[in-house]
Amino acid sequence: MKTKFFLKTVSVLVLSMSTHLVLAQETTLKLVSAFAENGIYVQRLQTWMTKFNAEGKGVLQINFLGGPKAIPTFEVGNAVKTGVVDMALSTGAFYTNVMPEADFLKLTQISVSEQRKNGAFEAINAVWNEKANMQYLARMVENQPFHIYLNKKIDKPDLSGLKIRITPVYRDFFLELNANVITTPPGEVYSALERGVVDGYGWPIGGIFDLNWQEKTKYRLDPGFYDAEVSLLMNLPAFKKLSDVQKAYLQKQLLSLEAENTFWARFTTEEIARQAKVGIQTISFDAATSKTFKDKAYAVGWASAQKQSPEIAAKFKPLFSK
Ligand code: 173
Repeated sequence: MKTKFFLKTVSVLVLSMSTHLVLAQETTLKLVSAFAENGIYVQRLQTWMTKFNAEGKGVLQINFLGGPKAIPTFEVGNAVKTGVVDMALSTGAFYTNVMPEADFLKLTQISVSEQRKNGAFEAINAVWNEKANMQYLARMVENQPFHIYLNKKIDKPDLSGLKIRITPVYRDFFLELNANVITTPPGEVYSALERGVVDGYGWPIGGIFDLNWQEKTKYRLDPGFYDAEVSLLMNLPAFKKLSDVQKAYLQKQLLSLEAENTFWARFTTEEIARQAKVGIQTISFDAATSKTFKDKAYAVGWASAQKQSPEIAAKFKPLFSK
């Protein structure tokens, strides 16, 4: 009798201990997106999160809280910094309120896999750790140059008299091209176009169909400039709290996400064809003017980086450039 009772007690104890251990091993991370939920970036992220959660049972899980309705686009950076959420999908331009350096990532001219090899990725993380209390986890968008989309035709690279929707990505370059600029999150672009508040907007080569902007877009100016950076970020204390096993699992999934970045070149081809098909005309210039335009974008971008943060700009420039 006594032995039986004893065995039962022990087995209950062991069982509850092992359940406890399993529970202690699994961590669920809260993730938000600064980009719209129905857009291409989050669509691709959803696929990744499904795989992440399926393979990460008992180790690490991601709980997707949503897009800008959960946390407004320009507040996502602070939510990661302060630990309101554990992870986010965002672009540097959306969290310059955390640190101006965030927007420098648009200036990279080499792939993220090269950035991991030449020390750029590590240099980025040193700054992100120190200035934003963030771990820079992975870049899931590359090879997506930005363009100027317009409703009025221009015949030279001059935006005089035009009102253009921007984020910090485009500000100094478009000002240099004499534009009047208005900052909005992506979620307000459609109504700004509809109400005639703006004559155009900046956006990468892909994605204008996600929020139906093609309905209000007549021209795309070529060439593109910079490279759209969309990355996964993590609150630094939350990152540090992960066990070695969890960190290794996370890293494996992050590298597999970046390995999918070959998608973006294909997407560019598809989106150019799709824009042409709905009647969006391209505005382009001769080769010399196009080169001057693109060179000016980088010159202005780096000049502004140097002004905002001289030491970090000087450190990043050789690591980011071709
Ligand atoms: O909103 C934007 O135009 C912007 O800054 C951006 C950055 C990266 C990808 C897409 C848009």
